[in-house]
Amino acid sequence: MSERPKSETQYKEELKQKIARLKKERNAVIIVHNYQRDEIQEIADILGDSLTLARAAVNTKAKIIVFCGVHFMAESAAILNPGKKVLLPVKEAGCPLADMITVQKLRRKKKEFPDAAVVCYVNSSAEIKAESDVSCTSSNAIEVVRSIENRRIIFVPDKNLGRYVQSQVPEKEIMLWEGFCPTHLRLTEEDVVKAKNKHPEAEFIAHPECRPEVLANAHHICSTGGMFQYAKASKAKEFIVGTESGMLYRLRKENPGKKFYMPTAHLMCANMKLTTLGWVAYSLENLVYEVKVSEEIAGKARKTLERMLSVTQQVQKNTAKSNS
Ligand code: CIZ
Repeated sequence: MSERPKSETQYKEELKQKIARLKKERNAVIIVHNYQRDEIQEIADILGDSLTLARAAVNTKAKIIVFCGVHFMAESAAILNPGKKVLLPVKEAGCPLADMITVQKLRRKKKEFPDAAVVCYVNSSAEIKAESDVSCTSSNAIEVVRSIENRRIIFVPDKNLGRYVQSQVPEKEIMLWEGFCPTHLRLTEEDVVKAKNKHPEAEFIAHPECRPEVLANAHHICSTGGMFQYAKASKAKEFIVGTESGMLYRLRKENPGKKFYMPTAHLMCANMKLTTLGWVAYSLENLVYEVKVSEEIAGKARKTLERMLSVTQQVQKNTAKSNS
């Protein structure tokens, strides 16, 4: 008689053990974005938003970085770590938002507005970063824009984040790009109103990549990192989560006494969910798929990312000073 088939739990457990062994042998670190599958979040050495992960990539002593996220994130880690091998377990894991802009189109816009500084959301390719003055994430976009001397700013590629930043920094003139995150765009005002009616005690926390009419209904607008802080600090016991569904894993784990609901079942990023335990094990075993950026592009893109990191560092220093 052949062997009984393994249960899914058994199968996952074996893969986790294999990953732990390979990680040690390879001197690797596993960096995981907040939108990844639950089982991938469970094997993370570092779990967070793209800002946390970009900084972690700089500080790690490991020789190999396995980046469980999408391509632009692994690319940023590679740019910031020229001496390290950065692996993306699934090479097809891309970001449609990052693909909504080309270097040629951005160059044309820059020519049209030579007095404007270019701020690129981290959800962009290395080439776009290389063409920009400074990068930003959803957790530091407001501070980054405020830190720029130019009054005019070309903000690429997410129009919803750009519009939200404009509402917070009215002294700047922000020119928006026609890009959007298809996952966040799926969330409609109607979904939010329905969810609020179903959970009248819940606070609605929303990501700035959502549509403006969705943001208008939010109790709090923030990045994924901001959502963890807010949910912990808030007196509310229930929350409707306006971002990708991978967030539920950690929100529930870190707040056992609180309840978290998705406003619709459609807030799932197919690219983020491509990474599985099997692919992580395969990636570590075969050292694939290495993300490489030419030094010509990486050198310019690094400056853009480093400017962003130094703005964040300065803001944190100032906050610490004013709190002491
Ligand atoms: O910045 C990121 O990591 C993304 C894509 C969302 C967020 O707010 O963390």
